[in-house]
Amino acid sequence: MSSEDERFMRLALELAKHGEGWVNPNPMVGAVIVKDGKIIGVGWHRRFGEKHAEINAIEDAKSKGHDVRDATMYVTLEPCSHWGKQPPCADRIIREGLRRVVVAMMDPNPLVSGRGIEKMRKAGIEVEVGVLEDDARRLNEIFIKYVTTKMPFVSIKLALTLDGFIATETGSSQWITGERARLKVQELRRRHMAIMVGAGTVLADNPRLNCRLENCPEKVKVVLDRSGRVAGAVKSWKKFRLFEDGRVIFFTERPELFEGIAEAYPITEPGEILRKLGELGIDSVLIEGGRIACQFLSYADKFYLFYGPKLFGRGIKPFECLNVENANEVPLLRIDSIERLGESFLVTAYPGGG
Ligand code: AOF
Ligand code: ZN
Repeated sequence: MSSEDERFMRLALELAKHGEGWVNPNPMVGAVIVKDGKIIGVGWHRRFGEKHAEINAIEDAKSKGHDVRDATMYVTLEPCSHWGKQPPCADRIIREGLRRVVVAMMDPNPLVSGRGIEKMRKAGIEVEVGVLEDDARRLNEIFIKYVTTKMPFVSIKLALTLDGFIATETGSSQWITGERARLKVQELRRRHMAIMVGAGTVLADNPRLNCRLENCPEKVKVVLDRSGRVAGAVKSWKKFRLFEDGRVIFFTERPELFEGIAEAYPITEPGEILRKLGELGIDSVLIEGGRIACQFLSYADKFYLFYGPKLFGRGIKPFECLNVENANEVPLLRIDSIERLGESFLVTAYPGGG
C-alpha cells in the first residue's frame, strides 16, 4: 500500500462523513477518482435510498468534463453487486472503464460480501482491498452491526460527576457537564437513528431528545414507560416537548393507554425492545436515560461517558444493578479515547477490555 493510496482513501473517508445521520440504516460511503495523479471527481452517499458514492463520484468527474476511463477509484466500501434501491455500482464501474479500484473494506452486507470485488476482477479491473480498513470499519461500526445481526448498535451515554453520580439523591442533574460536552451530545444524536430514555426522564426533565445541529435529520424517540405514566400525564394536558418533532415510540405494559397519543408496543424486556427496534429498521440507539442504562448494559456496543468537574458525595449511580463483590470479576471496558471538552471530558469505551 502506498502513502498516495492512503492519502486519497483518507479523503474518501472524510467525504463519507458528510452522510452521517442521513444515510442510516445504510453505510456512510465516500469515493475519490484519480487520474494521472490528480483528483478528477469526488462523491459520497448523501441520503438513504439515493445514489451511491461511486456513482456520485463518476458523475462529478464527468460533469467537469473529465474522462474516467483508465482512472483509479478510491472507495471506502466495496462497490455493490446487487440491485437494491440503486443499480449495482460494480457494473457501472466496469462499464465506465476504470482501470483500478482501491477499496477500504469488504461490504459486510450478505447480499454483496465479496461479489462486487469478484465481478470487477473478472472484468479485468485491478482491485485492491484493505487500505485504511480499520478507519473504514470504525466509521461504519453501526452499519456493520446492523447489517450482520439486524439488531441495533447500542450506545450508552452518561453524564457523570467525578465521583461517579448521574444525579443527586433528589434527582437533580442539570447540569453536570458544561456547554461543550452538551454540544458533543448533539453530535452523538446525529450519528444515531434513535434516542432512548425512561419515563422518569421525560417526566422530570421534559427533554426534546432531538438534534439541534444544523443539517441534522429528525430522530426517533424511544421511551420505556412500563406503567404508562407519560400517557397519564398527557391526558392531564401536560405538554411534552419530545412530541414536537420526529417519530415517538413507547414500550410499555399498557399500550392501550397510548391510543391516539403515540406508537406503543407491549414489550418491556431489553433484548426484545432492541429486536423490535431492529425490525422497525432502526440501526442505532443512543441510550441517554441514566436510570435505564444498567438494564441495557449487557447489550451495549459502545460507551460515551462524560465527566463534569463536580462531586456529589451521595446520589444516583448508573450501574448499581451490577452488584459487584469481587474487584477482579467485573465487566471490563476498553478505553478508546479521552477527549477534553472545556471543563468536562469524554471517555469513549467499548465493552470487554483486558
Ligand atoms: C449505500 N450507499 O454509497 C454504497 C452502498 O438499497 P441500495 O441500492 O441503496 O443498496 C444498499 C446497499 O448497497 C448497502 O447496504 C451496501 O451493502 C451497498 N453499498 N450503499 O447506501 C453507498 N456504496
Ligand atoms: Zn452501490
